[in-house]
Amino acid sequence: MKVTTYKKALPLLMTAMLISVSACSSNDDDGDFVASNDDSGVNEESGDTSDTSDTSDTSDTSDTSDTSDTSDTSDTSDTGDTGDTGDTGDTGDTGDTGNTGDTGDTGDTGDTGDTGDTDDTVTSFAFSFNRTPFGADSSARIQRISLTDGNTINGDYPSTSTDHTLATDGNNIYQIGRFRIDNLTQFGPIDTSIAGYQLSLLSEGDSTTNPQSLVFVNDDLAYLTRRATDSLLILDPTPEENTTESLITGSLSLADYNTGSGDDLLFPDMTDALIVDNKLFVLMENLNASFAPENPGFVAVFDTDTNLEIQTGEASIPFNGIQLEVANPTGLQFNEETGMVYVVGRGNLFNNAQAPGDPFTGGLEVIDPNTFESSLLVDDGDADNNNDFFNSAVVVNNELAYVMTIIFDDDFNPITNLRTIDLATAEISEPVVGLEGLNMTIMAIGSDNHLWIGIESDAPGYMRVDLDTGLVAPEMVRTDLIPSDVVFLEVSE
Ligand SMILES: [Ca+2]
Ligand SMILES: [Ca+2]
Repeated sequence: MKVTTYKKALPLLMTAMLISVSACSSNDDDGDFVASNDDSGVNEESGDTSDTSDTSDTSDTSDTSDTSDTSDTSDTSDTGDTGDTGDTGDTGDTGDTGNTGDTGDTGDTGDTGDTGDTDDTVTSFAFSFNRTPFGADSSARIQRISLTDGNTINGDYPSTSTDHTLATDGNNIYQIGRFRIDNLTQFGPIDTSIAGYQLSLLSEGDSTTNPQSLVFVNDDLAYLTRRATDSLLILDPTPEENTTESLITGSLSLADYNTGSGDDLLFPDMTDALIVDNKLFVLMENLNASFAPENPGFVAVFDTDTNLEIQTGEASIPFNGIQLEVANPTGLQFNEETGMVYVVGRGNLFNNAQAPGDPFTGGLEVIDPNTFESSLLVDDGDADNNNDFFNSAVVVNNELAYVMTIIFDDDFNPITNLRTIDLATAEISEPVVGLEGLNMTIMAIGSDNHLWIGIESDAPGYMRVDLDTGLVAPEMVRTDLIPSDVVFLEVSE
């Protein structure tokens, strides 16, 4: 199954690739190892055989001569040789055939074979988009963290403004300039000083289209969602020429999802996107004129072979897409193990009065990428009974998801917590021990099988949770600035 996503699920894929690579290498080791084990077993067995065949000592049968001791012959454990002629007595009788020795013990397990030769050294990196605290002179930059070298920062990319996100196609890093920035910058993973290109994403007459997410089908085909318009762009992320015209190869309309008209026209608020097989999933928040999540969100699905929207049958006409159960959706992700698409509904987390009623209209929703059927997997509760709003979530497997919950205090300061969700029972845990009280920004699964959680503080960085043990790693991965996005990439040199 070919999967590419812009940030959250790609780490999952990277993780799966990692596991697959290491599994291959350990299989190779086993092959070598089995051969040497067989050899050692045989040796061990014949040794023990001769030992036990000592018990078949037939010297007693040499009744006429001491020197006709045939115990030596039992070394062969088969027929005993004729004893030597005695010095003074008659020639001794031939000794009886010795008993067959017992089967020797199985040999010890051989040593693990050497790691097979590899032509390339693979280095695991996190590329973290880090920012200063918001303010008049705020700034940001990508910082490269080497997981291979103890999670240390070993590269800084050029400084820029804060409203950017990252994407990767597995080869390069893409820095997406959002509101009133409207450009795309490609960086290589090694040389931090030079951009592959930086191109405007604006067409003539556009002021801003507020680009959001970039997802890749292959080297020559990618899709870019845009919040401040009703079409998304088809890109050639490796353009023939270093021009916007060469970069932008087409567009897909989502105008069916607009509401209102004339001066009251509202765009559908597209944000995340995801590729599963040959399908493009586009998430739309569908906020009202007051930016309130008054209505559920939508997911539109396009066939990437034809660039036509798929009629999913999961919404009322005229919508071809999937009408979600949750409001204010975010965090579209695909899980390789479950084969399902997930989306987080944040509900009315800001208590926007323009979305009346119970604000807990979110949760974790699951979408079958083949049938497009969707259902609410985990409800976020209601005003009387909840574990705060769901801000983001990462599904690990069929049993486990992590959710970052959020609630605001009276001064509108966010209170965030990491919790686990038992997906069998939909039970949401108390805050994970070791992370209580931290101000969390983002989270993603790294190529080290840890959940990386961005922390905003005077000493910012990442806390990590081991996905095998559920334990929080004691040491923090320090960054100079506050993490606001991250992608993971393996580099062969
Ligand atoms: Ca190309
Ligand atoms: Ca609810």
